[in-house]
Amino acid sequence: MICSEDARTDWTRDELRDLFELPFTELLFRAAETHRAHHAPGEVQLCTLLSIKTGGCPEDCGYCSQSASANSGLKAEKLMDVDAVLAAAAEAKAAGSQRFCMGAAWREPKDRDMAAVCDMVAGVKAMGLETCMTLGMLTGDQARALKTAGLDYYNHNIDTSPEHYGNIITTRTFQERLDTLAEVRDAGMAVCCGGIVGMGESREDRVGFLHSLATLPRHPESVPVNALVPVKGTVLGDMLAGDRLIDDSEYVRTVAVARITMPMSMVRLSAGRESMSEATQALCFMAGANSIFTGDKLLTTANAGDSKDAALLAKLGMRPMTAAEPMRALERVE
Ligand code: SAM
Ligand code: DTB
Ligand code: SF4
Repeated sequence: MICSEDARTDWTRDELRDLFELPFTELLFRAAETHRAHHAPGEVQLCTLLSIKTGGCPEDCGYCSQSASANSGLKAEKLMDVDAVLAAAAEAKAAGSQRFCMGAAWREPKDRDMAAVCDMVAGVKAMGLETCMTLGMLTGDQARALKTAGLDYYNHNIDTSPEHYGNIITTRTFQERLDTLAEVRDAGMAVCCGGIVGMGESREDRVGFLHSLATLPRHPESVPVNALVPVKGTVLGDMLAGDRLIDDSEYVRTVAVARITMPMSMVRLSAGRESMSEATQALCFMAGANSIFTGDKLLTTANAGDSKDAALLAKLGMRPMTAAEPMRALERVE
């Protein structure tokens, strides 16, 4: 088994384009081969999300219900109490979740919030769950404080290709995203980084998006592939309302190319799974996806729910991953 340091980071855009253009069944076959070489193919990691600070975000991400510039009707809330977060984590653990991911609608955390956020990390970690947070941009000091508190993963997405990025977000740059990812790496945490498809981007943008991830100095340990959840009142939700956002087969292709180019990473079916058929989700698992968000809610939008997921996994004969594999990914970082 190779480890992520040995995985190729010199992919060219031409190579990724060629992968996308393979006949669908050939692409799937190659992705499944790669998956089986590095992961237990019948296992799926279960992660739970919690919005620890909802709404009122100063950024203008065109897809997001939590942006203050959107008219999504979402009420801005304060940072949750540590005890309430720990109660939600205990519930997630009881439902079989393995990773607990806490998200805040911030451009970046304020230093005055760091103590509470670090207490949340330490408390969740003490329950034996893997910890993940997504709080926006981080300074080096903040990244190190989170690491010291016990944070395993930091989620910070590049969202799309460098070329399409400016059509979606204007309040921070692609380069600023990369800078935060470098701080997370330097602090010794594992990186969770992916993006969204179905935002009106071209195939070439999907190539550019995955190429940016697969040529990072080190691949993200987790790669969430979100399909846009169109939210009324957001720029993209209103603009793309009624459109077919992305063809199912193109979503599966994106998952397959992520799997082939980042063989060791966990590839996560993230937002948008609720509106996907069971057959499409099964194709995604075949194409190398090995992680999902469970529970009734993502951050602010609906998710499939634990019982639906349990039924799907049982139907497909797949089992929830034990802590072993992601923990091995963490050992490779340390
Ligand atoms: N504020 C932090 C940030 O943006 O880094 C963390 C929270 S933010 C909601 C986390 C990620 O969720 C975004 O980077 C985006 O990829 C994804 N996301 C947000 N709204 C979405 C939507 N409507 N559909 C699909 N993905 C979405
Ligand atoms: C990620 O890539 N997807 C998750 C997690 N990282 C934080 C968030 C999805 C949010 C979907 C829209 C919502 O529920 O607000
Ligand atoms: Fe704010 Fe994150 Fe939503 Fe962008 S994606 S508006 S940064 S909460």
